[in-house]
Amino acid sequence: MATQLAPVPQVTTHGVQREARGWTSWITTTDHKRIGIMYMVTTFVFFCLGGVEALIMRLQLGAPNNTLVTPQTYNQLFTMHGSTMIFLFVVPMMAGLANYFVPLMIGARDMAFPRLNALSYWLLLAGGIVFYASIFWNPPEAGWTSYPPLSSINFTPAGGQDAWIYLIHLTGISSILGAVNFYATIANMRARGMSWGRLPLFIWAILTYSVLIIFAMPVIAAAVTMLLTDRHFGTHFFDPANNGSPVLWQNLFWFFGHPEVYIMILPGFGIVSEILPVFARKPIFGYKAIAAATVAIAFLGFLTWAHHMFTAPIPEAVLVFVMLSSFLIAVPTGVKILNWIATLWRGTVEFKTPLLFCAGFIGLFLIGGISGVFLAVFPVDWQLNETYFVVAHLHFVLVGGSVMTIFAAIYYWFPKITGRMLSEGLGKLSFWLMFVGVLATFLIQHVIGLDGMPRRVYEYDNIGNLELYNQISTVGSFILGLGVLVTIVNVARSLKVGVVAGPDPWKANTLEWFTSSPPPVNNFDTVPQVRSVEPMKDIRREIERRTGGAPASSAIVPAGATQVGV
Ligand code: HEM
Ligand SMILES: [Cu+2]
Repeated sequence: MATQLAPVPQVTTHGVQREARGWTSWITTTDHKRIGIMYMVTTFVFFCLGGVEALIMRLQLGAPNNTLVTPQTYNQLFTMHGSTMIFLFVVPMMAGLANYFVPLMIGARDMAFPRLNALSYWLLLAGGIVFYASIFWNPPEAGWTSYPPLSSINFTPAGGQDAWIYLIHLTGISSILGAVNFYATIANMRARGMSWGRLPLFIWAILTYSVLIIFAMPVIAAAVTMLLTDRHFGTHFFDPANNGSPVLWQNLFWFFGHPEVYIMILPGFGIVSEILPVFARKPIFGYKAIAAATVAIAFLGFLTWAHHMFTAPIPEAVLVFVMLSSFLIAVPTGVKILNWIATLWRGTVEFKTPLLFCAGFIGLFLIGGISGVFLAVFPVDWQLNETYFVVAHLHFVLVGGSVMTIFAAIYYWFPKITGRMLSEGLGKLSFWLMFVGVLATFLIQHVIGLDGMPRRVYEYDNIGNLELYNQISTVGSFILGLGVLVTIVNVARSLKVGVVAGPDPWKANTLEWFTSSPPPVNNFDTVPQVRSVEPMKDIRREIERRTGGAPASSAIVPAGATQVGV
């Protein structure tokens, strides 16, 4: 008996809705796709700002005893840079990608709460504006971790520190509202047949990202509110002179801060798990193991925050517990890496740009993961804490991890969002510049750290090879910057002259490729019945069967259905 794999009309709509035009239609929109685009464009602008701040710092460090910037400006630069990259780029960029693709991948027509979704975006923008407005007065300078007493009113009376607090409040509320919305959407609005066991792995990642945000963000919100009242309303939560405790801040901050790392990286894992099987032309290896590992990493992530506090006065038994639980996270992470490699193994691998960024991610993230295991050994951390070894580690995780996967996502999904392909030539050039740039910038920083150069210093003496090493790092950072620029040029060019993509240019597996590129306002006219983890593969097979093996592109699309085909 022939199995019915054809798209089964589930919900009929009222024809194709017309897309509103003009800038007011963007400001008032509640369409998840437009909100997603606004998220992505805004956060990319912040990425560029954070990148310029990084390059100014690298210029300053390009020569020993350099005087390009003052010590205070340097402090402001690394504070703005770290806070921007985390709160205004990686976390909300993942929310932007999820906004655009969660409804499409699960076969829904929008998010569960479209107006709340718009509010999330506007809160994010408000946070960014409030934070960057501080550059006209006095930017914050206590680092992205804002430890008291550095962040107390005595040390940093300027309003910039308060702007940092509002940044956390506004982007935090934005993230929480977004997370609730993703959770509600995924839990309730999946296409018929998309059971939990058939959820795309990107969706598993966003679900976990959302749960992490819901548990971690309120803690930092409370902490920064306490900091605010310490600064302005006479409380002494973190003030040691009045029986307050700076270590309390560290506990609250890192209870949020370590899960924040997974908030930044798990969606990237999800992106890689979507892209690899498409370009290896093979099903993902170990779907269940990857989904389970995602949840395991998230859970373990809540047990390890004190590995950021190994130099604080903490009982040794706790240090040992934290060290061991940190090691434990390497297990599910290793499971994922093995599964990704197994997916590529003996596949018909097509080295297109999205795959290159995924492969680059695996290599770079592995380096960051391994240096992380070193740092989790607390006697080692006692030596390396606050040195460039830590700067190297965190950038391999965040640039090698989050940035690489975000670029993979840009190259993979740009055709869906705009209807046009990015240039492969420029894409590959961008990848190689970025890959070499990351290695040149950050690999040598392990050595700089082992040689004892502390982080967060604006100058250094030329002891040993420090000058040479820092020059390599600075040159590397500009190569990396150039790589980013090539992608910006690629995007600008393709918006005008890119090859028209069609609905499914990669012959991919998930439902966003079922609809046209860009998708209509209502996403789908018919939502297909889902029968496996790879519904588009089923649909293509069914079409080929019906047309007697003819290529799917010549298939006749069932009446009322959005275009299917390749
Ligand atoms: C684009 C390439 C990047 C370069 C060249 C770069 C460079 C730097 C430099 C020079 C510092 C200051 C080191 C110090 O003095 O202690 C720094 C700190 C930092 N960076 Fe980056 N960075 C880059 C990308 C990123 C990204 C993408 C993220 C996060 C997603 C990030 C997160 C941080 C954080 C959290 C700090 C610590 C800030 C602090 O000490 O308060 N960076 N980076
Ligand atoms: Cu951590």
